[in-house]
Amino acid sequence: MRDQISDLLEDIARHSAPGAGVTRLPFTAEHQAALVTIRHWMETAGLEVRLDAAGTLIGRREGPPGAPVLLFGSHQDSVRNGGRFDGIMGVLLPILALQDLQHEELPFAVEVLAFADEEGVRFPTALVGPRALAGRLDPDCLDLQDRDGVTIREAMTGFGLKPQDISGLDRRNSAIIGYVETHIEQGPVLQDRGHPIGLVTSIAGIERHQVTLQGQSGHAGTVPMHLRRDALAGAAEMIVAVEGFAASAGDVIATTGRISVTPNMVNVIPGDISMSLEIRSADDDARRQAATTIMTTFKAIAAKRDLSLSAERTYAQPAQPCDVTLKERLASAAEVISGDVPMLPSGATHDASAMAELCPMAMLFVRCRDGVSHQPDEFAAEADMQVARRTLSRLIRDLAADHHRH
Ligand code: HGY
Ligand code: MN
Ligand code: MN
Repeated sequence: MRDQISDLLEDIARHSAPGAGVTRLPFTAEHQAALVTIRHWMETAGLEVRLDAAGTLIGRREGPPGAPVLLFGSHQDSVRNGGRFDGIMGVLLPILALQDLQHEELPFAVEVLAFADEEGVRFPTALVGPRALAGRLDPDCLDLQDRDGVTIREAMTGFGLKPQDISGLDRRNSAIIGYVETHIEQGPVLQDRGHPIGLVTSIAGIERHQVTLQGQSGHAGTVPMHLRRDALAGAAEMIVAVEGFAASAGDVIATTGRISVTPNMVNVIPGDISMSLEIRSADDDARRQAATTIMTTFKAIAAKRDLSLSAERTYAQPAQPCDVTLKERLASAAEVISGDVPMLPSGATHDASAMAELCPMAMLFVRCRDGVSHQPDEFAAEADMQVARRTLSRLIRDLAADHHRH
């Protein structure tokens, strides 16, 4: 395997739909091609490789009989026109760390998990793989559809999986030391503080709503302003109101990232819109309270403009603190490799958000150039990724030494 991490990530970035950056959605041809590459990485590191019923590719280094397992991983998928590092770097780095330890005895098994769908871009849900391992997956979510009407279940079956076996993935009764995820920071903090890596303290909670407004289409030239029921103008007022609320609240952030307009023609008053509303916070109560306040504001704006409003919460996951003991072990490994290491919260959510329901969870961040992510020019430096790789190898050795002591 090439020894430059950047080259390996460059290679797998080619498994993408056409267009700028990386577009690799779950259960697609690009995903299939990426699994071939990840399987090669895993086999080169001496791991046994299998694909589970949820589409998670698992590379396992066996341990002594009855020994617990230490889990690493992240996601193979990307957003549309995303970067080369988000997710997939956290699959590659632990594989390389295990390659470094290939000839050392370990008192436990180790697995690297390449989850199929963390972004929730193709389907209106996410984290099916880790939630299945944590026994937290509602099987009904497999009937959710993508924008072409394909359900997750159909996409999985078409991918060669057996979604009917997903319930058997529950690992709550198995011995797990913990789950450690390595991820590009996706923010500017480590660059600002001049550190190659950082330790995550907690992962934000998130909820997503689908909001529709129905007004009245009409000729843009003949309907006087005071007689209009313009759904897009109503949405615009709502979006600005949310921005002002979140900016002043301080403990939540909120975004409308997607909106569709009907009939979406230059000379027709928009009669209908459908938009997303996403709210995030490290504090679940603050997030829920914010959602209630925002919906009250939306109702008032819709009533004032004589628009009919409907809103449905389509996704939610709670905030997750990182496990203190595992975080401390990761911090001491990081300090051996890189000196004092900053601690910071994650505003982005991760597979680790769901894995925290299964076992102790910790996260290692890698510096992100200018905090740019979910963009084609997302970038992490080779040297920083090598520091993270060495930190993971150190952590495994330290946990092995702990094991021998107990
Ligand atoms: O949206 C997120 O926080 C993650 O990148 N999926
Ligand atoms: Mn990610
Ligand atoms: Mn992402």
